[in-house]
Amino acid sequence: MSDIIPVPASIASAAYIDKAKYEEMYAASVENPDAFWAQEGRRIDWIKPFKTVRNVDYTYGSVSIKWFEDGTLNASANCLDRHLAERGDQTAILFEPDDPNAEAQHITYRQVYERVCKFANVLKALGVGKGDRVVIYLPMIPEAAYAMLACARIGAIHSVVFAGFSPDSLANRINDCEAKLVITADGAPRGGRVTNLKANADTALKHCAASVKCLVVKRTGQDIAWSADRDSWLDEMEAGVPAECPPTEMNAEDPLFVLYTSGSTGKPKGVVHTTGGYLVFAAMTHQITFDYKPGEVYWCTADVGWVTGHTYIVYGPLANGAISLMFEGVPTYPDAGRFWSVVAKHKVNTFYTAPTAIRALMGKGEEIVKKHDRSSLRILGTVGEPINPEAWRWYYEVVGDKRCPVVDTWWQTETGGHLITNLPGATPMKPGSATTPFFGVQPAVLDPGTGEELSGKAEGVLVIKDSWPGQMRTVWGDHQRFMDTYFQQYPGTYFTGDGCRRDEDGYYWITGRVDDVLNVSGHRMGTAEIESALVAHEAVSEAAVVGYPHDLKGQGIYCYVTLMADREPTEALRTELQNWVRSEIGPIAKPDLIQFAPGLPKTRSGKIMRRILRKIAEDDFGALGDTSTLAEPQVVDDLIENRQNRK
Ligand code: 6R9
Repeated sequence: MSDIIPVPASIASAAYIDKAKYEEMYAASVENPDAFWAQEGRRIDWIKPFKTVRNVDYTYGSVSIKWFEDGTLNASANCLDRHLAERGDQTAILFEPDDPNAEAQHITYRQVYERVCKFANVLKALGVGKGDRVVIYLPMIPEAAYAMLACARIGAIHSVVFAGFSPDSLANRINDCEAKLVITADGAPRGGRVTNLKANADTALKHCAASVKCLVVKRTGQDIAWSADRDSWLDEMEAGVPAECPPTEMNAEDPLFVLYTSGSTGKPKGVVHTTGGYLVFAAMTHQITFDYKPGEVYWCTADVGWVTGHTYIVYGPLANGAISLMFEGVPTYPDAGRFWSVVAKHKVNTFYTAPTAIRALMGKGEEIVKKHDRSSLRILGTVGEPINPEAWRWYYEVVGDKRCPVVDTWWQTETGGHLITNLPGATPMKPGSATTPFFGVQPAVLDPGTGEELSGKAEGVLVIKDSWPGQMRTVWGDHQRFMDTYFQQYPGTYFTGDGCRRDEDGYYWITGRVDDVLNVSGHRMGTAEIESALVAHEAVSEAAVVGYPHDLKGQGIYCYVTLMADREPTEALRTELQNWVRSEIGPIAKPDLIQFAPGLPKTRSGKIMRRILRKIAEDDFGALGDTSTLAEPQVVDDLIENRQNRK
């Protein structure tokens, strides 16, 4: 039996959704989805209203997902123009810079609107039009949001690349989506240090078509290299374009953005989200999951480089006319009290972060939290990975003083918004459980082997039985990969790649990925990507990468590396390989542990037995299971002998 923490009465009585309403609305949403979503679809403004609500085929071979397909709209007009009359002078983006002594900026809806119109005209002047792709490689500054909304305004498709990614990763993404333009900044201040973003973009662009242009935002004023026929400054261009930019009429199913995410095989895939369904789902989940009330200060600490930043810093909050706090820095700069000092400074009402940040700050003790005033907080949220109950309790008890419900929101880049989460005024909480499905979402637990649906209390793989408006539509340029990844293994359902348990109360407990995707500090990393980076090093002949439990990161990256015959395993080479992967992919992919392995355990047909590698990495080699199919059983003894993670 796990603990149940009731919904605080004061929250329930004022919430949009209480328990009875949740049950009634949930039943309606799955019994008559057309009627339910027809109504929800009206929470945004349409240029031409939709008549058809959904048109979905989950059949492998002909997968097709369409929502509101005959409606037209513009996402940026929904996030900006429609608020001008009522709240043009209200803050839209509250920008807190990296440097705690630099002034915060309160940017109103009208100001964001004006900047976005200018920005959109700059894009046009650079030859960007409807359907063109634009890669955004920016720090967490308001211009990142302006850039996204400017693309949306003219119907260009943005692809934001996290500023922590390497030039190589950036180049791969620019090339995969055939972007016309890259938007970057001179430098990105973070935690008191500066990343030379423009220099990274210069390196990346050497590997891209010569026609790709580069638009540069001035952030630090540092010296940068300049390529006159390719580069332009945003501020100079803005000075020469008109102030007005009417929004382009888009079909609901026109792509809004592509966002790359790691899969279990091959290169990262470009997850495609379209305009109408995504925006409806973003707005609805933002309002309901956080019980967002007009005028509240809402802070999601994610980076716009991840889906959480797309849906819950930019599109959801702005579609709802919210005050969205955007933070450029890191939780530990200038000290581990930064989050709480920002909460106090801006009287933050909703705070949404990741378990890895909570665990890191938990290690710094209660004093540094308690010295800051957190009485403005009303709702807390978490996302990115399963939260361990100790971290949950610390968040609830120390940060929220046992007053604030913690919403544990399970979702994915692919799902566009929350699919399984408690609602603050409706769902009693269980620390570590994402609890129950959002409206319209029908989870099922399947036996991983047979694919049979399990009922009641069960453990298996998590699939979703029917579509919701925020669902991804395809993989950019590779619809077959989309079908193969999500619709092949368990026919007729969307396969999430996660394992889960459903308890006696029908609560869902996500147990983590069941495929070769790691979750490192809430960031998805494909083991295949790290392996290909490793084997690209001249000293490496073969590599296998697995995850292992890590106190702060959730999962750490454990690499087994077989060297070329003429190379010696040394500490210097170990460090070199760690730095190599870091520079090939980005800092988040830096291996935690590298074990030099003369051989890897393989089946007679040559398949690496990852199950065994995982067990050894977990320091749990007592239970290796069936090793009878190993080609050379003795390699396992060597691996155990030289294991790197000893408890
Ligand atoms: C939004 C986001 C998705 C994967 C997902 C799952 C894990 C996310 C979670 C969670 C347990 C939660 N995950 N939220 N696991 N509880 N509340 O993180 O998207 O980067 O695509 O990662 O993250 O394993 O499949 P993304």
